[in-house]
Amino acid sequence: MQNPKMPPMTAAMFLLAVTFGHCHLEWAGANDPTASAAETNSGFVADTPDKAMRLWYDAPAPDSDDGWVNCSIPMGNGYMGVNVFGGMETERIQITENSLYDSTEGRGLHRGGLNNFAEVYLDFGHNNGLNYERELNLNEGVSHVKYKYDSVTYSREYFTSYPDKVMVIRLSASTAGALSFTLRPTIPFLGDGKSGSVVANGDTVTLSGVMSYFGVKYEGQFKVIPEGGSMKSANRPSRGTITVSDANSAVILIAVGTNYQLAPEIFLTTENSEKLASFPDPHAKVSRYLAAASAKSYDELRASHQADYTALYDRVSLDLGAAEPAIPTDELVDAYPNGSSSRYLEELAFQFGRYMLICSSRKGTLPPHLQGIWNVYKDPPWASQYLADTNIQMAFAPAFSANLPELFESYVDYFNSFVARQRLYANQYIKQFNPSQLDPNGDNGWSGPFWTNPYNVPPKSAVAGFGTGSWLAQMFWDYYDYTRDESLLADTVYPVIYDQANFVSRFVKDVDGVLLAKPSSSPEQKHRDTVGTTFDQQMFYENHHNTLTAAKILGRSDSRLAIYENQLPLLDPIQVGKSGQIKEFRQEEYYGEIGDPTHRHTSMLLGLYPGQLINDTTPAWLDAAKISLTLRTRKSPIGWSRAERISMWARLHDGEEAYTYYKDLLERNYLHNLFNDHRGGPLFQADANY
Ligand code: FUC
Repeated sequence: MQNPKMPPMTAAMFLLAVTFGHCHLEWAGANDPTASAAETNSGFVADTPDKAMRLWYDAPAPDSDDGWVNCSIPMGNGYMGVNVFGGMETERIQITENSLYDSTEGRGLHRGGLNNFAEVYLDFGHNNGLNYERELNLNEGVSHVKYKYDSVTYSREYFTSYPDKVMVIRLSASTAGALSFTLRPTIPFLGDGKSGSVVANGDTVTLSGVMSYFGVKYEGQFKVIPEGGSMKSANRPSRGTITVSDANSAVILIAVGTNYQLAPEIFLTTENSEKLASFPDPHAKVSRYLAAASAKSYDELRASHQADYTALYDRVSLDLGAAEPAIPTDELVDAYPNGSSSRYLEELAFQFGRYMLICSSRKGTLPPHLQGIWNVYKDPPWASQYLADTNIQMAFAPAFSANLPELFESYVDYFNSFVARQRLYANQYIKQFNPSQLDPNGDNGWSGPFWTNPYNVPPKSAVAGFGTGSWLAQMFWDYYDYTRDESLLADTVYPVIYDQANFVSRFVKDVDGVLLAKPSSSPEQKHRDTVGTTFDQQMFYENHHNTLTAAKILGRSDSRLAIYENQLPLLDPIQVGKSGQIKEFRQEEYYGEIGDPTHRHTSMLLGLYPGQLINDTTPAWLDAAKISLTLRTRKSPIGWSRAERISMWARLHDGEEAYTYYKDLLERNYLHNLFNDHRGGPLFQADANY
């Protein structure tokens, strides 16, 4: 409930929050140009807020797809995403592993791709317990279920540990010997190229099989460690279970894996079923994870998780002055449009976005996709891929502005694998579109994809222009800019932005004295294959500019840098039209003449956010950006689109508008578990959360 003594949040407060990532904001240095690399990397101010930031409910999530998307509690450690339902009669734990992939050859919204890894059930048979509560505690990265059944209080604690690579569940009962249950892991969507079995042996159930399209071998191991009572395993054909009877408590450890390994060969091998052929079966790896975790006590596992998680989570606290509400989170979300309990939800949604990135983006694992690391389906929306015309860039927003820079490393490693394919495409596109600029030795940089997935990067489509590459490169620049770590700039960032500039420098064509993208598109607008869209030109400009700045910092000079320098003033990134707007299309005179004037993408303003081209030193462009953003209207119902405009309005110093879009997002797109709904359905996309 809202504290009645608090004044309503002012627009200025909100502006502060979104512009600088903190309102009552505690974090050290990363965006301070005078801070040294050592300060920015190790000087984080740990400010553990005393307020509990938690999602909580007084009923389990319904056991259905709808229950999954609206009400289940998401957890994750990069190795797996987990959705916990919290049932009393039967607990359901759904597990996602981001490399368990099927063909994406279908068309439309649902076309295969990421597959549901496991549905795990714990049968308790506790019908209609009392005093039920489940929660996700963001301060600790731990989830709980508690209820009373037959005069016994049953409690469960769940966490997913990055350092130990396992999910850990502890089940306890207030009365000795009162805990009995059956663990029943299952493999969803068998058939249609997916085979597998579930076998119990002693204290462990092993779930394993093959998904044939990419030759993915997968395995999950579930180990039960009861305290007191008895335990027995059973095997009906392909259905291993473990039953614990009359225990005092029990710990369940879960490790999962596949034979997927990030490597350029994955993207260079054209035969899909051959991509993983040289990698070992996951059995040894998963067994190792489980053996290492079982050598530790529950308390040790909990402590290492806690240390890892809070080192990230505690770096930023956002205090808008809200008190912890007395109503469950689903009621809080439902009440938000009526203006009650709002402040706490606003704080919670901010931290929940950071929490989701911590769960879904860890070095050594695949980066977060459209649904982060959470997927219950056989055909998830847009195959749970990495869309490069806004969604993947949005995923890493909190890595930079909310002080989690090392979480970008998952993408760095992924990028450095798929870029091998993009270099080949770059040769092909320069040959096709500007052959006089082709480097005969194949040194044409790398070109931007439209989308990627863990196995393939298809040829680029005209749905978005080649600016997608420079936009990806901008994340690398931000990685440096928010850390100011020069060795990171030299080793990780510079090669990426320099080679992107190389491609762009060969791709652009002289059109009436300026250098333009040809062909060019503004993301997702129907007007395609045009020339010099503001999207492409701005992104190209930003990357050339960032590359030249980086070269100066690192003391580099060479003949290609000289070319970038000569080209920069000719990239003509911004044109102001007759409505006073920043044009989206070069041929447009008045706003909205070409393309959808209320389109969800606001691609002509990317130089305002996340770019820096339109800023306080360019007041005329700032004014024009404001006109464009106003004319775009609030009509787009899309979650990520609202989220993007929060930041754009913040960069325009307009807290009222920024707050309006934040409210729109929470009111219309946030589900009971705070997952963002792309647009009706509900259709979960993690981008707006991030
Ligand atoms: C882009 C967006 C859509 C959606 C899709 C996954 O195409 O335009 O709104 O987010 O990605």
